[in-house]
Amino acid sequence: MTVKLERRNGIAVVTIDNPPVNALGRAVREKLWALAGELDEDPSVRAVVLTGAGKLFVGGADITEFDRPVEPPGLPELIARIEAAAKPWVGAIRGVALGGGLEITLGCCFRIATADARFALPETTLGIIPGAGGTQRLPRLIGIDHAIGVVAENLTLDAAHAVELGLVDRLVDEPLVDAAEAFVLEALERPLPEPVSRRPVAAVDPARLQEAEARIRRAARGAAAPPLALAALRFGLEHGFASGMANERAVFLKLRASPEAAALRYLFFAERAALRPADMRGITPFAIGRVGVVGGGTMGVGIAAALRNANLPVVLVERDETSLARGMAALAAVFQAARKKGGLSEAEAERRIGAVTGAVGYAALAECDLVIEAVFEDLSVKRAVFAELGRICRRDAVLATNTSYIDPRLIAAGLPEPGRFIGLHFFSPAQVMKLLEIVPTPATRPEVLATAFDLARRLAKIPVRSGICDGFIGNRILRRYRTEAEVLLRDGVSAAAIDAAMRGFGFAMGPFEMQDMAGLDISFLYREAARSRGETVPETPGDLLVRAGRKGQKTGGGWYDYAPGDRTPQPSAEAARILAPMQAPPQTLAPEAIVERLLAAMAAEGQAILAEGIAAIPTDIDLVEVHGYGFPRRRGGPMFQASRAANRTQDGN
Ligand code: T1G
Ligand code: NAD
Repeated sequence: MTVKLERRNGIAVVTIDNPPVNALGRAVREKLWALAGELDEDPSVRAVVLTGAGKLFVGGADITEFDRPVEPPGLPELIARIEAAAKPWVGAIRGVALGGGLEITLGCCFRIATADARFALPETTLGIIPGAGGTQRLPRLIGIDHAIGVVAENLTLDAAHAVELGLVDRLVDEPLVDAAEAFVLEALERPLPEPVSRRPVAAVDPARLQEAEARIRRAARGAAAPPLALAALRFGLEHGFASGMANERAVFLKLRASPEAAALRYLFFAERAALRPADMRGITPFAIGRVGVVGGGTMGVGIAAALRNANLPVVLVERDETSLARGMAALAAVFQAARKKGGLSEAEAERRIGAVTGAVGYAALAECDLVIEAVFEDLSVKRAVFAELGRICRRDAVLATNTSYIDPRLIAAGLPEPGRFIGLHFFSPAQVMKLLEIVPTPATRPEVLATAFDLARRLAKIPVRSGICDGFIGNRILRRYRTEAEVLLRDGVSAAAIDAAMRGFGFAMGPFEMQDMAGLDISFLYREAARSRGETVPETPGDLLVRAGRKGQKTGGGWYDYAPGDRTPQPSAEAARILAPMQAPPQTLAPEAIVERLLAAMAAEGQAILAEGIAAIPTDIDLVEVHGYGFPRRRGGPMFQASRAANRTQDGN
């Protein structure tokens, strides 16, 4: 079933029924095309109501079709056919109308919606632009300023705002089809409105358009689609609807075939697959109602905030009153900051912090369904904590560690019911970063693993299962990336050139700038600890800098110098002097060659991680890099890039 037809009182009700999101795939388009003709010919039909089955209207064009040539009828032609129909069509929307789902409503005479309806053109998040008239009809319906926000800045309009802007003619209550029928019968008593494509559009203020272009280019950070979406809207304003449609379609089809769009589609599907791993199907997760967090430091506060953002009550435990007060204050500050940024009302910020119980000692954890430990990265401290948890927590409570580097099996040793123990590696700031590395031990029960994935879903995180190795997936690849960058540095390539190349590829910061921000001493102490265990760890350029007191921004200098109060990296003669003994004579390497070297190193480490079974599939590695380490989303990830490079080599180009 793709499209249902029901006739009632001279009104044809056309329902798109194409689970899971009523995407406008070829079969749906063919059916709608045929119906548009039939219903126009049917003398018993006075009007048509178009709606979606289930909880939403239409989630867009069918993204799974994008790797193939467009199959007729194309969406623009279908929407033009609806717009030109002799019988008026009324879009009846509940839930989301996204992308082509919004565009098809613009071909209708009217649009009515329930209060939960939301409208957006998220195409630019997929590396494309609206390709079925969105950039051309929307400005004619809601004005240029708001159309720019929807078309090029992924602005979502809720139902009330859509009515205010004239996108929706009337808010209605369920049953939606009854309301639509009543609306139509009333509307038929009046002259029909002009088709949207023929409506005038207000003159554009060039200064506002230029300001929008600058804003959108800045926000795009090198992504092609957002500026091109605005350009397509502008082209239509300057050349008229028909030319605007032709230009929009040409730009859409070009972007649809682009590597960026392929990368973004790849991640779109990978993120959804990550939440529903095949081997978790049929395993019921434990119910998680109340969560304990042990340790109210950097991570504990972030994890508690992420839990509260998902409306989970939290017990935050610290070792003493001073530390607890500090943690609770830091947690309140997180919500106050969100309030100041406009993300939360005062009442909501208070409500979120209000459901956090602070405690010193572990008794308060006795009724928690899940306890997440985030204390010092020290095995003896962690073991002492879990000894207490094993004594106090319910036998069926899930116990998790947030450790970055310690083998979770060592932490869990001696726990009663080790099957309930698991690693949950959050990333800082935990209330923001979407990546959650899930690290089961061989003893971890399947239901506990399923509970971890269910928790990730509730926290709106991207879960990636990792085997146990030094640094799990992400930190292990980070170390390889940094090591390769230092190899280039030793070969005489400057840190500034390396950082600039990686920023040009789309990273917010290059590897050396990032270390200066995070602090060179973190990895230095890690290497020193390995050396003190008798491991052979060669001296690195970073070691020379730390030994000279250059730990990064926090000491006014690391790889770069920093003026007081200024985070802008400046070339450092002092760093050059310190590093000289380790560097070959200066050499220049093209940015593409630098990027290629560093991506190859990441991909090689990813291959090793796959070969060792630490990660199950390459897409998991890309999700780690994109959601945990700032790998530019429009590039897909190191494994995606490597597969494209391999295909290019195969194709000889
Ligand atoms: N096409 C194909 N499959 C889709 C899809 C789509 N548009 N949207 C979702 N799916 C699949 C998804 O992969 C998953 O599959 C299942 O549906 C449930 O998704 C011409 C060209 C609609 C808000 O960008 O934002 O229109 O994993 O887990 O949380 O100009 O899906 O079950 O096998 O996300 O309830 C523009 C993308 C397309 C919207 C529902 N539209 N989708 O969220 O379910 S381009 C979008 C979403 C376009 C026009 C252009 C969300 C949702 P599986 P889910 P959800
Ligand atoms: P932190 O030093 O900021 O906080 C640790 C907190 O634990 C402190 O507030 C301390 O008072 C508290 N604590 C210590 N012993 C305790 C005990 N017995 N009972 C209760 N509280 C106790 O450390 P952090 O950066 O939040 O890291 C915590 C854990 O998270 C570490 O295992 C770390 O490896 C891991 N981690 C850190 C990051 C990061 O970027 N900082 C990222 C991922 C994971």
